[in-house]
Amino acid sequence: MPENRPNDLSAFWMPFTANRQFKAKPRLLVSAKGMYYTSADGRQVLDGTSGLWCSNAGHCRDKIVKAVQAKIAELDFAPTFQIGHPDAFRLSTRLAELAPGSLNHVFYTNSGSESADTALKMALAYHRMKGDASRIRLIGRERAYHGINFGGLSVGGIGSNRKHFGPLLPGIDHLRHTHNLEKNAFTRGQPAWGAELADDLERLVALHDASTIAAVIVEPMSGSTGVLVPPKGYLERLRAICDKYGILLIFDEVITGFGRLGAPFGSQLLGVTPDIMTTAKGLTNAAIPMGAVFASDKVYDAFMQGPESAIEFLHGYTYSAHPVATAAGLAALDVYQEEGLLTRAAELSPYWEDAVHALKGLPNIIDIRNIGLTAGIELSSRDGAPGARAYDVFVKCFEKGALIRTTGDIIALSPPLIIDKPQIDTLIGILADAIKATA
Ligand code: PXG
Repeated sequence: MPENRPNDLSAFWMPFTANRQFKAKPRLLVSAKGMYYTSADGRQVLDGTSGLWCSNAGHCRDKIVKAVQAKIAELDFAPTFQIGHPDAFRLSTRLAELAPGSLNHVFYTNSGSESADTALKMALAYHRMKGDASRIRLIGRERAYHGINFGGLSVGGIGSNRKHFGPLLPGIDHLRHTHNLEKNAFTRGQPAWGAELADDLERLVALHDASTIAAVIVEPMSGSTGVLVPPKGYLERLRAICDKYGILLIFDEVITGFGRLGAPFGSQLLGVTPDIMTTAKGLTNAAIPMGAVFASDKVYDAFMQGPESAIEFLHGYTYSAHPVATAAGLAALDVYQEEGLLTRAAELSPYWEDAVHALKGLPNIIDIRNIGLTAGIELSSRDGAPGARAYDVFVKCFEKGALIRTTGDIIALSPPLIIDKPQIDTLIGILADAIKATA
């Protein structure tokens, strides 16, 4: 087979990529099946990251491929403003059944970033609908990632992502993050220390007054800043403080949704239910871009007031509930449910945990942490070159046949939920060799 390589790499301005470095030595993926990508030079690459935390059932799953092929030939597009199509309602019903508590109402977007901004707007509008128009503040957290649109970026907590883009939204504040190597290094599962960090919210209430605060948004487990597992009791305490002051709690489950932690949603594994929940990624197994924001009965009902002819929430995207995406979503749910994938991470987690923690003692590893089918392996940084060591490990892994993801000097693993034990051993073996070979 001839190599599938483009002649010119210059026109594609790649997202979150060191374009010049990449284009000098590109890595191209040309096909995928199950647990593996195929690279342009014909090698099989074991996927240790589910694409970007999104292909939870593995790649090119027949059922999803066929559903997408059939739908695009049958109904390529249909608007959902003041008109609808059946799959949009079918998918919503199935998602509501899967979701915890009374998160029974689903608003569609096209990405995690749009889901974050939708949730924040929903929270602001909710309070206004209730006559509480002074609640205009949004609270995020340091080291949070809620995508790159202005709302999500504003509540997000990654300085390097924010610094180029001006003052962002007004009326934002941040809780401290929960990552603490001195207290919690090499913890398996949820760390024992750190519940009291939720009391930061009390501090912000004292500062701003609860009557000005609309919502708090957190990832139940922060994925993209390196798998930061919530301390035991932390989310419970955050929930209690939100309830005490009438503040909405939003969970960003873009990564933790659809089985990643061992339950359909992270909130179910962690035992705390938010008022609003954002998702994307695994919703369609990433085959078609789609996001969904889940609203509780309380939130939805607050909007369903006033004249029936009035549009209750002046928000939406051309592609909200795009028919090809809803078809992909329905098929993805079929695959997840038929194969028990939404709870498989819980079954595999003890084996996975042992495998990743066996890396302890290899050069430069300063922490290993895990929950569900995720792991963060933190390396010490080279002097004056943060991120360089993990990047070298990433390149070596790719050359040896495994795709991992790095953020700074943290390696993040999140393989498809179909991974088997020998594949876990292969993934961790390649990673171990790469870490040993990296100075
Ligand atoms: N919220 C969370 C919690 C996310 O992890 C987004 C929102 C934004 O989703 P979109 O679909 O707009 O990208 C994300 C995305 C990484 C990585 O390497 C993580 C994400 C995206 C790309 C890379 O950790 N998370």
